[in-house]
Amino acid sequence: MVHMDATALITVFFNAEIAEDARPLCSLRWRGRYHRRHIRVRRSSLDKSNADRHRLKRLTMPRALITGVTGQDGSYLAELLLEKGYDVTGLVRRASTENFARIEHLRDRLTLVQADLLDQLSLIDALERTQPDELYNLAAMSFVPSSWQQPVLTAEFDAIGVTRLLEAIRLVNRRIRFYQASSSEMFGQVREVPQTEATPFHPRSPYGVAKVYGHFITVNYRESYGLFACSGILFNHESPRRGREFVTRKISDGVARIKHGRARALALGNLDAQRDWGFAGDYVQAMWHMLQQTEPGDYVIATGEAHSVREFAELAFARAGLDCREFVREDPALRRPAEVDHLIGNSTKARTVLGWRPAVTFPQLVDMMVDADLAALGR
Ligand code: NAP
Ligand code: F7E
Repeated sequence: MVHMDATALITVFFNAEIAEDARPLCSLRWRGRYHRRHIRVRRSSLDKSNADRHRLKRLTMPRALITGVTGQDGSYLAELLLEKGYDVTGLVRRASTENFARIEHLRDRLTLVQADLLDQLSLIDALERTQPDELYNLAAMSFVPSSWQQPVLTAEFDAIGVTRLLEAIRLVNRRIRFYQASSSEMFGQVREVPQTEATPFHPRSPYGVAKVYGHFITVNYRESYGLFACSGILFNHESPRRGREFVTRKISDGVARIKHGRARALALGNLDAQRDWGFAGDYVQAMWHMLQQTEPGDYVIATGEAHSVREFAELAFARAGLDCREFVREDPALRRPAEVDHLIGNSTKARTVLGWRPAVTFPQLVDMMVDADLAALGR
């Protein structure tokens, strides 16, 4: 752009408004319904100072707002968007103690705003302040067993919380592109194998029921108001940043504790349950691709391979040179009131339309998680 003489024309494929303090620098022209703006900038103003250049750079950067940025997926997505040159804001809820361990390494590159999915005005305010081009809704009560203990709160977060965000978009700027974190848990007692975007839902937990609401309200706002709203139906995805209550991390952490002499056994629930497990770092790429399409849509994201909890445990113990049968004990108290026995996804649509495919295999994922926990406990 600085090669041009009097003016520089910058085409930016995003739909944000220009920050107020940068307006004197440029004139803005909209083209197309979505995601395209032209900014005409006086070259003389570009040369003024580093501060101006910095402001101009920021205003031409696409802006993303991530709810749930302190969670597993939020931290990987923030990394990905920063790498892609986004101006990234994370929405965080207030806690008496900061809970930023997963985003500590990004803190100087991320902006954080306080808001809560339970509080409509805080969401409207967050959108007005950040004026995002893309909004990724990853915040949720995501642990399935807790949804039986707190079914109403789960619905407030995972169902009505989605409506609150969509309403905020409707009020603040309908051009904001929206990603909703839907879940394979919605398939529950599966109607077909493998599951696709067309498979009917039969959720088996209050979490799954709430996510079905979140999915359909996203579809409904797309159909009712023409919002660019996408629902990613993601199958289980894991990483060394996974919460320790989820079975994969519970196992990798358990293996490391046993190996380091800090525990003698590991109690698990249903060892026969099967899941289609992928790597979270691969899955956040699919989220981004969904919001770059010309048309909004819903996509199943999965590896297409199912493995049992027992298989995960066997591989994980073997990685540390241990025999799973000596340490794993089945505890009926850890079984769920209604189980999802077997999930396996068919992500042909995502592979064809988005060009997405997972890079990390199941054995690589197990090794990555066990190695990370062994290293962390060994420090
Ligand atoms: P996670 O690690 O449990 O993170 C959840 C995030 O939501 C945390 O940042 C949490 O903030 C935030 N949050 C919870 N309640 C909130 C509220 N009321 N207001 C604002 N923020 C709130 O979950 P994840 O594994 O990253 O999953 C991300 C999303 O994908 C979730 O919606 C989950 O349901 C969905 N999903 C996950 C998977 C999977 O296998 N990981 C599969 C399908 C769908 P705090 O740090 O303050 O608690
Ligand atoms: O359980 C069985 C358990 O808690 C997986 C969330 O990210 O993915 C996740 O939900 C399976 C279940 O994940 C233990 O019964 C056996 O069959 O790791 P999990 P989840 O319930 O599949 C979906 C897609 C989401 O959307 C959710 O947010 O493992 N299992 N023994 C156990 N599970 C746990 N947690 N602990 C055990 O001791």
